[in-house]
Parts: sequence; structure tokens; C-alpha cells
Amino acid sequence: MDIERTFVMVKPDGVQRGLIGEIISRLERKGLKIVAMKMMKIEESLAKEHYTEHKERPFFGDLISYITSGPVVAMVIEGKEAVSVVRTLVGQTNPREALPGTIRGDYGIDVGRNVIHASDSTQSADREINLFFKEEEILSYSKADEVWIYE
Ligand code: DAT
Ligand code: MG
Repeated sequence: MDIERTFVMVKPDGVQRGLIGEIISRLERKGLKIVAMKMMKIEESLAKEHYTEHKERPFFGDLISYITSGPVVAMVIEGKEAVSVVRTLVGQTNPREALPGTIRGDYGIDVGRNVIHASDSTQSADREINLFFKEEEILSYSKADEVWIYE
């Protein structure tokens, strides 16, 4: 089975708007497994490293201020093809273009307040998981419902 790990983060607007539980519920109900989770305030250096691919973009400064503006909830999510499965649940980057039923489609309006981050490839997932979590913070366990989720 093609089990992957992906990095997911409820951004500061998601935390402030009381959407942590809603977002975690959607991931759980899909059948994904949470294997690491913490609430934290991101340091500027970590924010810049996390978003390094965007460092030349005009919105980079605003993006760094936003992501460091308050607590976030960082997670590692595991499941079959978890990277693309989670990106589908999250929806398009611009919440106005994101379909209803997706997290951004249901909860966001502006691209600079799009509620949630999720890795876009298995390579980004590895990189981002390593930036935010130590190996010992990521748990390996079996979940009772797995036999009902996977055939
Ligand atoms: P995603 O978060 O869907 O992976 P991305 O990696 O292209 O999107 O960009 C990272 C974040 O940067 C995104 O969640 C919101 C912000 N962003 C992207 N494009 C933007 C734009 N054109 N104007 C303002 N902010 C933008
Ligand atoms: Mg991205």
C-alpha cells in the first residue's frame, strides 16, 4: 500500500476563527491518521525557511507576517496517497476559486487568509515534516478502524 506522510498546518486565521476542531475532524473522518501534532508560534526564521520557494514573490513579506502572527497547529498526517488526498480536501490556493466542500472553499475568501497549509508533493512533505518535527515526535501506531478504511 502506498502510505505517505504529509505536513498540514492550521494557519493563524484558522486558529483565531475556531476552526481547529473542524479541520481535524475533516481529516479524521476521511480516514487519515494523525501521527504528530503540536500548537506553536512560528519563528520568523522557520517561516522563511518553510516558504523559501516564494522568497522572490511580491507577497513574501505579507506571507511571513501572517504565518508568524499567532499560534498555528502543525500536524503530520498519514494515509494512502496522503499528499494528494489532503490537497484535494484543502482545495485551491485562492479560496474564492476553491470548490465548496473543500476546507478553503468552505471557510476562506482571501488568498492571504486561506486557513490551512498542506504539502504539495512527497518531497515537500519530507522537507516540511523535518523542519517542524523531530523524528521522535512522530508516532507509529495502528488504528482500530484501519481494516474498515483500507481493503
Ligand atoms: P498553497 O498554500 O496552496 O500550496 P502556494 O504554495 O502557491 O499555495 O503559496 C503559499 C501561500 O502563499 C498560499 O497559501 C498563500 C500565499 N500566496 C500564494 N499566492 C499568492 C498570491 N498571488 N498573492 C498573495 N498570497 C499568495
Ligand atoms: Mg505550497
